[in-house]
Amino acid sequence: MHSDTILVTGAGGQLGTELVLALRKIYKTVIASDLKDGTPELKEGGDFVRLDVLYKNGLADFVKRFNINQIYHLAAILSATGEKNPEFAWRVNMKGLRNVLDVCAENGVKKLFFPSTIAVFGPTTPKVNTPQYTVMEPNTIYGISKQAGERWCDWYFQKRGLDVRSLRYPGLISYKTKAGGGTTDYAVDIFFEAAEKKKYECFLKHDTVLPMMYMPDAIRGTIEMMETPAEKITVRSGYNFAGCSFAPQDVAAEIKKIIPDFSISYKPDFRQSIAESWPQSIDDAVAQKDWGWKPEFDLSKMTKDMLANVSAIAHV
Ligand code: NAD
Ligand code: AKB
Repeated sequence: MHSDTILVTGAGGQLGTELVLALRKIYKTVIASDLKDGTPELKEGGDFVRLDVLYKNGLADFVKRFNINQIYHLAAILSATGEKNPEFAWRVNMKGLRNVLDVCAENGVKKLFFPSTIAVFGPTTPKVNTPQYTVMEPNTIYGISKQAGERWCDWYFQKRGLDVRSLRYPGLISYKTKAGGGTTDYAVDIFFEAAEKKKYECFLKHDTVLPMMYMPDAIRGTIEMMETPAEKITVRSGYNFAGCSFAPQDVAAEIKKIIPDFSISYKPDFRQSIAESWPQSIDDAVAQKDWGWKPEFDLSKMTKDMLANVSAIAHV
């Protein structure tokens, strides 16, 4: 077991709930933190603390008191919620990150993980096989804040020597915790509705292709990237990170192979234009080269696993 003491912010969310459990298998001390109260799972397997990333002094005191030497800074407001409240999203995403970066630099925290996103790309970015380095003109507050966040991370690496690492996650699909206010949330909700009601009304058009990733791949990739020797990490903004790409009609067809009477209808809302501003597929050649990234789950394998797990939850 590694002896580093890790703090995870925003640990009560979709990603944090599973990442904390995975980190606790390899690190002796992983402290989960969130603005809201922690789930029993987070509290039972280790320490949980209420921490607001907008309160820098509280964060700094905690980091000093517990000799934190790695932070996974997950707390953020996602794309759909962010468009409804841009000021709030900018404050949480930007001020929260700046606080964390400063606290790291001022208190000897040696490593920081910052989750970036495909939302850093925009309508002028090449949509298919989006390269690592390309035009980036995000047009959501979430995307703008994450792109600025990537630049701050790179700056802290260059100017302050902080070992900051980041992945541009696609839409994450999981069954342990539901998705939290994003544009890709349909790809989680569809499985729960399929298992419970055998029908789903989708807020994106049938043929809206987006990059996605199953949570076990996302967790494994995150830990593999964070464990890679520093000299091999050539990207300090955010690595392109690909799983699989599909549209609502594709996942519906896969679900129908297992639940033949499943039906889907479409009622696009404001999230359609957000989805249309993002890439359809991602070229992650740099992640493959630097730290050997390779996903395990395609749409078909993920659908089987998701449905088995959400059905088990639905029938408990
Ligand atoms: P989520 O919305 O499920 O969880 C975010 C957590 O942050 C919540 O538990 C919330 O209570 C907490 N939080 C909000 N404001 C806070 C504050 N001021 N102080 C402390 N905690 C606060 O999000 P997620 O899906 O788990 O995403 C985690 C990270 O990964 C985010 O930075 C997100 O941008 C990034 N990401 C997620 C996805 C995805 O599909 N889930 C894709 C790309 C990037
Ligand atoms: C969202 O839809 O906002 C997130 C993301 C891709 O960053 N899931």
